[in-house]
Amino acid sequence: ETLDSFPKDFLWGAASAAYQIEGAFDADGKGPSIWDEFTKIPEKTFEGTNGDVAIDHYHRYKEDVKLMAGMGLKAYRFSVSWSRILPEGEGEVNEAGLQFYEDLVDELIKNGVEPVLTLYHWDLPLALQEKYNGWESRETIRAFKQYCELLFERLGKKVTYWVTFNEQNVFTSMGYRWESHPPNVSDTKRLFEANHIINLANAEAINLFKEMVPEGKIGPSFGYGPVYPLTSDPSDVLAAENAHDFNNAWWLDIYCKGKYPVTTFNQLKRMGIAPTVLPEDEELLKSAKPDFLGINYYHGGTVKQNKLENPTENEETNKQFSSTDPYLMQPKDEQSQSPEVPMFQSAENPYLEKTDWGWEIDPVGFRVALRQVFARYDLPLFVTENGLGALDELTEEEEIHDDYRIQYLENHISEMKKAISDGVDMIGYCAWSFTDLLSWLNGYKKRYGFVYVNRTETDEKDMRRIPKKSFYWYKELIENNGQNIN
Ligand code: GCO
Repeated sequence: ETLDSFPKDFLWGAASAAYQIEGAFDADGKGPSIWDEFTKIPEKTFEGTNGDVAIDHYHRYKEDVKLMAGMGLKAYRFSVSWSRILPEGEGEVNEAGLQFYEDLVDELIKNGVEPVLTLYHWDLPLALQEKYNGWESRETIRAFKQYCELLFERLGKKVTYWVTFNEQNVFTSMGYRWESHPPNVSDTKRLFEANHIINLANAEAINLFKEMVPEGKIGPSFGYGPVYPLTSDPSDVLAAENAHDFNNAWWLDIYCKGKYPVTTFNQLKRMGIAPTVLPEDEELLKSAKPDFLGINYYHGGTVKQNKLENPTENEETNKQFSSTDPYLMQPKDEQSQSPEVPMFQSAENPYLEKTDWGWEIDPVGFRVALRQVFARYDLPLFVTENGLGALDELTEEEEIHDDYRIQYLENHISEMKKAISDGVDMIGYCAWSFTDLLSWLNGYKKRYGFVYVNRTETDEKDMRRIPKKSFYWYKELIENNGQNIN
């Protein structure tokens, strides 16, 4: 092997999440999750779409795995729906739920596809939200441990790669600041309390895993984006440092080093919104070491110093960058205007094109991201998501010519290859997503898959699976282990 090629056992994969594909929202004893409730609130999702039926993967998983096998996929990342297994979030176990995931895992293994299991991809059991206020209470950690224990016990011998929490940065800021995810709250004090409790749950899960599944590998997945200063004005560079600490280091230092970056912690303290850290928490957080880091990469962000003269302008820009784009966390208007908190302000990057949904396209940023994370944490990296959401058209011949997706993926994989030659230790790459699926807020119109699914927002149609052009392209890439990527 040379540094300039992909390792020979590199895990070429694709990903999904339970709520976005399974459907069968109340089948075989499943309890409701917070997403089953949230999507029914008027105006919260595009045309009121929800995951009641989704793409019916629950009933069609064999067909889907067959497509994966046909593609030569090496790894498939999926998430488990907690309330399928524990309808009340804790206590009584629903055997049918466990069986479903064991069947799926068996089917994957039989077809030569390595399962990568995400424990938490946002669909908290509703009962825990109602009983304890969800992640705002340490009771939920106890419930999470029961859930993890059941899965480690049942699937620990079959599944090697486990992801604890998917994109904590996204689901907490969307859920506790922007009211665009459950629990539909706007309160940063509550956000950081929940954040800390989730960090404790993450640490507990890792420690339990080490005891129960010593041969396995576990780590969190994080939505990472490098932060660029708008200019070389040192004040803009400082603002980028602040934004980096706030958006990236805040979430990853605690996972990997067991402590919060002191600059951000002090800023939050001044704002009166720092989490409550008990003395015993510190020990727990330091004791839990992930085996790898899962990186979800879509894009980074650009910032400038926060000039305080013109608060209205500030407010407008902040609004623009808030709920439409979860990957750049922005301090709340009134907070960023406080002179003791010289943080940052989001800015437009003049060099980057955007997707149909206004997300920057930045393959070089992917290389920057992988290098930054590897240098700071010295852990193997697993790209658990990267992909393009687009409006795909089915032609009359029933084909999908998604050359734009191929271009996007090729450019990103090329930068990943360069990161590997730079020396970054990489386990694998899961494109987002395998099939088209429900976008949490954008319905079924925003498509990410290698496989087209014939359904619309309101019409379930026949759910036919149709491989897109990108499917065949990725198949070939896997066959030659990325050799033709420059
Ligand atoms: C969407 C999002 C998701 C995320 C994924 C995050 O459109 O809803 O892009 O599909 O990428 O769930 O982990």
